[in-house]
Amino acid sequence: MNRRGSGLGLFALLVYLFLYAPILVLAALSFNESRSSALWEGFTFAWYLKLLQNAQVMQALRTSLIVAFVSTVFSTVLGTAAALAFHRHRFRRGAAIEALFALPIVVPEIVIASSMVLLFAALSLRLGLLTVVLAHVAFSISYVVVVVRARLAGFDRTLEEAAMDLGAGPWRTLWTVTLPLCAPAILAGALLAFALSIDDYVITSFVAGVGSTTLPLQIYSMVRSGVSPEINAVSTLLLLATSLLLLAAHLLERGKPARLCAAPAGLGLALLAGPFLIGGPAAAAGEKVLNLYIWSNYIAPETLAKFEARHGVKVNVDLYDSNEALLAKLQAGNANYDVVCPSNYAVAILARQELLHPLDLTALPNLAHVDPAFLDRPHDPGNRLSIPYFWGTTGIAYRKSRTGPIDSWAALWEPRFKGRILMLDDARETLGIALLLSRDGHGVNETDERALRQAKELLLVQKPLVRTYNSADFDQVLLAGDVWLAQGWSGQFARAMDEDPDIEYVVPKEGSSFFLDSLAIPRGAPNPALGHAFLDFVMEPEIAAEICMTMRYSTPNRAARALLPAAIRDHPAIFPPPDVMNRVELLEDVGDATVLYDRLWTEVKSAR
Ligand code: SPD
Repeated sequence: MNRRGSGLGLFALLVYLFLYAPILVLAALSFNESRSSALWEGFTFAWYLKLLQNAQVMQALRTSLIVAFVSTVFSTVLGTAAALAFHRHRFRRGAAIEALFALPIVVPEIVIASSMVLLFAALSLRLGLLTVVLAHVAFSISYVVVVVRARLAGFDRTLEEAAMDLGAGPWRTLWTVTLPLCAPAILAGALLAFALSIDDYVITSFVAGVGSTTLPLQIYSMVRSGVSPEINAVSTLLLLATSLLLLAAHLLERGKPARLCAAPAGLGLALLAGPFLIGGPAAAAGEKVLNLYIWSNYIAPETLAKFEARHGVKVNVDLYDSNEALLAKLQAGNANYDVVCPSNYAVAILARQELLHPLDLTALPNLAHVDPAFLDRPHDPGNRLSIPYFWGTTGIAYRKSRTGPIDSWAALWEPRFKGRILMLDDARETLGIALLLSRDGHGVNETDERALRQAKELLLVQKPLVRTYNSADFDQVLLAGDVWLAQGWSGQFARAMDEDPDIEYVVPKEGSSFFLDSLAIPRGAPNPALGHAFLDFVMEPEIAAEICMTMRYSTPNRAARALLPAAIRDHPAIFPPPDVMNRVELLEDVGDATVLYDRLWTEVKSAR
């Protein structure tokens, strides 16, 4: 090979390495004995075995397979029919009609996703398995049309004419000549549709309701509580299976013999279906289900297992990381949740919009254990709609050895920490601290437009220093050493402090906000009685204490607090001393200014 050739080869190798190195690292780490990605402790299949025992992952895999199978059948039939129609008939404005079919391939997924949600809401269709299947059919059809149409372009029509000359009718010709000749393309289209469906995250996350969590949604929700080797294992399997299916589709499309394509297709399907067949059973038919929609890092699976065992039910959990995400789901009107977890100001918004189910306080005897200081608050007088669940402060956690002592929000604007700063991805929280830092002394509940615009400008100044905006696993990012200072919520930082003594938490001297998160039952919840049982369960002193110990957010339950070990009860990040409480302000409903907060925050995030 000459020098030019080997140079090009090296260049190609580097490009491939750039493309595939992250995937190779992920696959390698899925066999790492250690939980930590930082050190290799030996080869193991343990994470793959653990995966098989993870009921939630297995359930998500089943859902993905059902959705992929049904949507593939429909999109293949409809897509093939459309491709044949375009091939055989000359329509008026045929080119435009055909282009319309290809549109979903180029339209941004986010546009398809939000328009689907609007359509389903207009049709009063509850978000769930059906809406996911409909959405997947809608985006897969285009791919089937394109693949089959490409094959038909080179199709020899004289074969059909010969069949007809020999007396075959149109149907017979279709079955005996056209379809067999197009079979490789139809199969390729079907495999493509299957792989796309198994893989889709964006559209599915919009149109999925409770009980329709697919594998990509499950993986993402697991990632939000920290990347574990189990996630690496499931991602590797998913990657391998979809790559094999796409390879089979590609071979078929290139006209390779069916037996050559059968191996990758069969292996890909087996990889997906294997765990499906071996894994534990799904929720039993007819079993009662509680659908819980809650912040990530807010309840441990062990606590949910206790509720399941006590009530003989199954709990489906979906996670979110902002009040805005919760509001959007409930406002769309077709979510299927029994219990949700809005912050106090979101309760006020939901109450105004009549989106919450009135509580039957006689079914909540454990409310008596809650500290009266947290009851009958302005956002929900008389606790007619919600019960307090957790509270906490917003502050900065930092790596002492890297930053030295920190006591001011201004540290998050210091150029020496460029690229080492994490901010919450939350309109109220980020604009809130920018308001506190402004010279005119605004509070975190400011509604004045000029003040808010100034706060936005301050966030724009800070943006080049910020490594990431993250409201989910900000504690993990700090623990991993990727950032040195992080704005975030107290509970997760209290956990991080226990894991790494180099981490400190402070509520800055300028003051800060605190939040009070509630549990509530949405209007139209499928099972409000079970929802009440759950609310009462989490207010049992032992359970409330367990939740506080596992999650480290602050419990408003007086009886539970008495049960906590001193290390938690006296932890300054979990139950701050009076001087800290004196400088924090509860985030309140800001009424019409809510929209302005959202708009300004979007402008900050989208600015270059
Ligand atoms: N990961 C759980 C965090 C809960 C924080 N809720 C409060 C939000 C107030 N803006």
